[in-house]
Amino acid sequence: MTAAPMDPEVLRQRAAATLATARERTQALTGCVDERELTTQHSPLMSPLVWDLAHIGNQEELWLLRAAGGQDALRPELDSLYDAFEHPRARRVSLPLLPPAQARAYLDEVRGRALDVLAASPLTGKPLLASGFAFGMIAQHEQQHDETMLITHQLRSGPAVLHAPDPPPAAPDAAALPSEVLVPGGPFTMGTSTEPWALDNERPAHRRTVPAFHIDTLPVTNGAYLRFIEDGGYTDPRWWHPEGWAQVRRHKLTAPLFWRREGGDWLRRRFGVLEPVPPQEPVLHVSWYEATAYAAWAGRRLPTEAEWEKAARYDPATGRSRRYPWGDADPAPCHANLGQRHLRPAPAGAYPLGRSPLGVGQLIGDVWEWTAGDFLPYPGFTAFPYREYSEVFFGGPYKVLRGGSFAVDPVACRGTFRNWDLPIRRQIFAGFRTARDAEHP
Ligand code: AVJ
Ligand code: FE
Repeated sequence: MTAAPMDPEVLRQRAAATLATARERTQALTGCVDERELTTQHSPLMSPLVWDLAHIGNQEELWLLRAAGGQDALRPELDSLYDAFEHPRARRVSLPLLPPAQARAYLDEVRGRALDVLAASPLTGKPLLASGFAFGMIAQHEQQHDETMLITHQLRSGPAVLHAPDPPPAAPDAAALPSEVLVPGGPFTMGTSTEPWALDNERPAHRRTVPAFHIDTLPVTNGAYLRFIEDGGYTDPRWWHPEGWAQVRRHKLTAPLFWRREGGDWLRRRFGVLEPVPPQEPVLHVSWYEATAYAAWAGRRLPTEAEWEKAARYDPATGRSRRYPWGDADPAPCHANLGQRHLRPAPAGAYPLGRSPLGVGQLIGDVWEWTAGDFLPYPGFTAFPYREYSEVFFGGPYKVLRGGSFAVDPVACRGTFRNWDLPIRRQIFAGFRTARDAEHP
């Protein structure tokens, strides 16, 4: 979605196409396993897939039928079953959930009515409808749960059921790129007030002053992370936050999640396939604590959220902040590894057309990137349209992730997009890059 105001008919077509893309992915993720696998708990960290499925429909009913369409509740008895705050993930499997066929019928029914609401809406006026916001929000919500379901797929055991071609290789210039880029100090515009489908926590646009810093040109790779492991990184408390060190000891961590050592070789399990750890690929499935420990070992630190966004959006030629590192155009396959087109990050140095004006690469797509900071509101934040999307998480134990992974759809990814999770989490598609202060002149 571009920031320019659009003809309502064009907006309606975009909203419908975006909802359809999300639904195809939902169907693919839930159609490739049998009924038993849809209803089992694959990990205490995750809901059974059939919970995510009906929750997607219930959110769509709440926001597109009831709130946007002004309709009476279709299935009010489902609201509490599929309320994420009422039931922790580990307990959802024991709820009287809709069986898969009924969940699918519910989603179809809601979608049919939602498209009627879309056809009848002027897409102007009320903030919920202006520029089709509610439809964009619900498409993003479905895509976020599709990423959650992809995490469940990664955690399930048994043979592979998902397949995708490999991403493109590193560009020919990759080996010659400088290891870090200097981002000049001074103010830049962080967040957005113009991106029509940006969520509440990305708003409003505001000026931030960031002192000069250096940031890694590319995300930290498995090969670099292996040097940390082999240098005894997991046995030296010097590098670790006390809670991170406690997690290492308690769970006897020695490497990223899904890695195992066989003989002298490191292998990893990826969507049901055991394979050698590829050294050129950005490291994946590390916690904020592991990222922080690596950075300390390397004599560096994680970038702050403002530093990450400045590296991704700031154009020194104009002083403007772009929508994406490559400019204002919506993501295309040549820019970034998004949308689950591939089931892994691309090697460091891929996507030369996606680099920022300062030459920072792979900020968008491949791996979510842990940043240093806590999840907090921007100055002037107002919760919209519901406090439970962002506001109730502000000031909690959450760390911010930026940039999106290979599992994020373009509709849910922007230079301003903010994700958050607990610093112990490793099952998410998260990696990182490092930074350091610039020398004072
Ligand atoms: C923004 C990814 C942290 O999955 O918990 C989904 C998104 N909010 N349903 C999550 C979300 C409500 C959220 N994250
Ligand atoms: Fe949700």
